[in-house]
Amino acid sequence: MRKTTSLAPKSKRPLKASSKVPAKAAGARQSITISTKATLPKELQLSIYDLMIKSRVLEERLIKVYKTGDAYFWIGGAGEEAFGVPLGLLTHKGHGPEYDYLHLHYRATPTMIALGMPMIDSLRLMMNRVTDPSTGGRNFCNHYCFPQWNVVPVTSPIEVQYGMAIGTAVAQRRRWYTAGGKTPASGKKSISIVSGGDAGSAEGDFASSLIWASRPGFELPMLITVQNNKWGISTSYDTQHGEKNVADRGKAFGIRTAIVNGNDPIETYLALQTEIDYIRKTGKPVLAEFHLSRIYGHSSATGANREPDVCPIELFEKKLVDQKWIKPHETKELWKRYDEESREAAEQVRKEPVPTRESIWDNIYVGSENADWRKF
Ligand SMILES: Cc1ncc(C[n+]2csc(CCOP(=O)(O)OP(=O)(O)O)c2C)c(N)n1
Ligand SMILES: [Mg+2]
Repeated sequence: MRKTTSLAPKSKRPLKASSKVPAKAAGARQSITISTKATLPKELQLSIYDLMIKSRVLEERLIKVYKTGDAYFWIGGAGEEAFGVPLGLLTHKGHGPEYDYLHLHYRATPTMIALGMPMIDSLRLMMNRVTDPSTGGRNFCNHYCFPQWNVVPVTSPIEVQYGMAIGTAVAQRRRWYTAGGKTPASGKKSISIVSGGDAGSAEGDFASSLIWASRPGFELPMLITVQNNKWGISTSYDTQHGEKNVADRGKAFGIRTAIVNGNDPIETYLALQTEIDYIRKTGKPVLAEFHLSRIYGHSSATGANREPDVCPIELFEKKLVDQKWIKPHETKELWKRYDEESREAAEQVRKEPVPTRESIWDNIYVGSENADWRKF
């Protein structure tokens, strides 16, 4: 029998950070300072590492599936694991306004894996199978939709999620943050979390989210994040942004801001924990920018080949091995185990049916009626 190593979390809730992050109680600021002594418990670090590998292996499987002609397009989150995994672990996950809403973009596989999405469901979406729980095989790779965790549908037009997040945050504000609203039974006030890229922040929806999130007396419980990989397809950040940091734009609205090394899962976890706690406590927004890598380029449209960008998993793995929290052979076993799981999942999905022609109008509405024009 093959020996397997599992570092996956035993309980669903992560452990609390052992060290506190210095942070001002409120107000705008330029960047977050993480104490060099701040860290996370060993068990949590190993869980994060495990989930980061699982997510990367899945993305690499998706790329292989695309390159062997079993799917039409790949776009995904390889390189964003140190940001996405902590985000998924810190989300108060569930269905309905009592829980956090996630308005994600097309690089959210690490967050979905941390929430508990099985690898096979990502492959079903990518390979357009009727078994795909997100869209029934009707949308692009990485365009997830999981109502049971308030993961609203990922859209192909970039940045519209920043406008949509205002809506769920308004509902949460009415329920939990205005006078008379009682804290939910869970003890956690819910928030709306939105993620997207640096280039997309040029779109009007981004500005709308800053304006709506910060109206005096009507502030919204929003965690507005930007994953800054310094690219918008093949246009570099430096040629487009007069502002030094995207997060600086929050200052004009009095929004608290943070700039974080999104290639470091410990720094990211601690920063997200601090900012999310602040939002739950005050009902006010945060604009947080994470600097991170894009490991396989923009998408299959640019080749989906490994690029010489910093790999957050390599860095974290070295750190864990150096402090002897994991042995080199155990790291190899983990990569191998997830590789086998992803290969078996792809083989299974290959045997599953694609959607039928007749189902094209399913779940498409005009007003509250099915949109099949032939039946009008
Ligand atoms: C409204 C809209 N405009 C343009 C595009 C084409 N497009 C797709 S991805 C992308 C670049 C996005 O870059 P960024 O926001 O930095 O995200 P990244 O891909 O780097 O994660 C563009 C321009 C689109 N999908 N939607
Ligand atoms: Mg970008």
